[in-house]
Amino acid sequence: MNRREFGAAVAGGLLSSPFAGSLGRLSGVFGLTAPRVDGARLNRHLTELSRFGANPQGGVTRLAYSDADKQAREYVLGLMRDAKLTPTIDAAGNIIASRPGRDAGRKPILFGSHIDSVPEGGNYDGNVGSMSAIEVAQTLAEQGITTRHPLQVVIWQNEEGGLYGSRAVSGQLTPEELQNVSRSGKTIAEGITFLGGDLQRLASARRAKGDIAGYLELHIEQGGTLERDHIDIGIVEGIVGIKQWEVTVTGFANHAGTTPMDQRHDALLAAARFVEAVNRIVTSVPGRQVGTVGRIQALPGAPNVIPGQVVCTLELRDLDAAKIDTLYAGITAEATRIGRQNGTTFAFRMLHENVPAPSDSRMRGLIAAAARDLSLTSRVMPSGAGHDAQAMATLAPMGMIFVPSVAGISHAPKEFSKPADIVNGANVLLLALLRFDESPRS
Ligand code: HGY
Ligand code: MN
Ligand code: MN
Repeated sequence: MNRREFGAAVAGGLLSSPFAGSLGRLSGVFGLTAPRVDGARLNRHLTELSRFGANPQGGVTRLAYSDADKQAREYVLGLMRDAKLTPTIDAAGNIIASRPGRDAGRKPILFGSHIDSVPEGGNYDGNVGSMSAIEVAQTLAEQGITTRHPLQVVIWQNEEGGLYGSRAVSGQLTPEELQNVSRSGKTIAEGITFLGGDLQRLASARRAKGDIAGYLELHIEQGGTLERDHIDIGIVEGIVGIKQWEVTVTGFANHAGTTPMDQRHDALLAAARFVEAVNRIVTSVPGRQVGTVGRIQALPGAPNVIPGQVVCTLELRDLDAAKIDTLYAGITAEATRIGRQNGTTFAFRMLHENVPAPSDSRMRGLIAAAARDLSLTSRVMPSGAGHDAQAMATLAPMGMIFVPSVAGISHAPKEFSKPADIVNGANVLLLALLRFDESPRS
């Protein structure tokens, strides 16, 4: 946060004003002032974290299981200890930092996010929620607040590759997926070991329904609607389902000079038609569904050789899992037709699935109340991005808080959220957590 924004936030009552909200249960506990995070420290930690994997474009490339990922995790462990948390690494490689509650018999409330990034990503996706969760814990420690429930700040491993850490905890990770190769070049199994997890004890990371009292995650919106409509806080109503496949197109590699055009089995030509077909099929029905071919490689990859094989990806997203399946059926049928045109074949191998997840209505209400307490505007909205919260939603009441993304840019170096908006989000996280902790049904 620069001086001007920090000053404006204070003047606007966001950082240190008396608790002027609904004077509900929280005011009974905290008198006339509810706690606030240290916004300057939070934004300083975000800046410090952005050094790990910094790229020349101004963002980060902090692929899961890379050296930058590991070094950033060491930095996070230090912050956690400063916040009087007790961090451990679970068997799946997630960082779990605990803080006792007044009632040790209660199930823990989990909150956190991830710090791995996509290739050439930004400094805010995952990092905002991760640094804010630690900041919330530090604020509680400094203010001498002990919650009823034990707390656990979680930094999930390999969110970007497909929620690998959180799905290991929710029991959705299959043994076959451990052999998937991540963008770092390591398999998931190698990556878990690299981060300090323990494949032999992987099952010990699992939690069952009822093991967790609730889950909260703060994140940047990654789209542009909050900024466009001047809304401070997004309250996530549901997170899209995501399925990803590796698609292999097999043709026949041959001489690019001597093979006539009508005798080619060009895998890249078929793949190009496939990319167009994905776009056409996904846009042929109404709705918010999206489909993407995000990676493609032609083999053997020489200017004078007709590509004999192409390996690409297919990703489909929607809030409705059945719609994803219908689109997929249409796309595979079209791929077969495309292959027939030039004697190529298509094979699909599913990489992973994130199931669509609605948030908990009570959590939505608590987040809305926390925003009101802070005199912030809020809106209920869907999430088109995937989040670890969707794995946690299968185990416990889940709530997600969004803060605006400038120009809606994400998964790119120009991703940016304003420091004052981040501080708002962290304070909403803090107050929603305290409200949930106190709520009689939690
Ligand atoms: O891909 C996603 O939606 C998320 O940012 N991992
Ligand atoms: Mn994220
Ligand atoms: Mn992301």
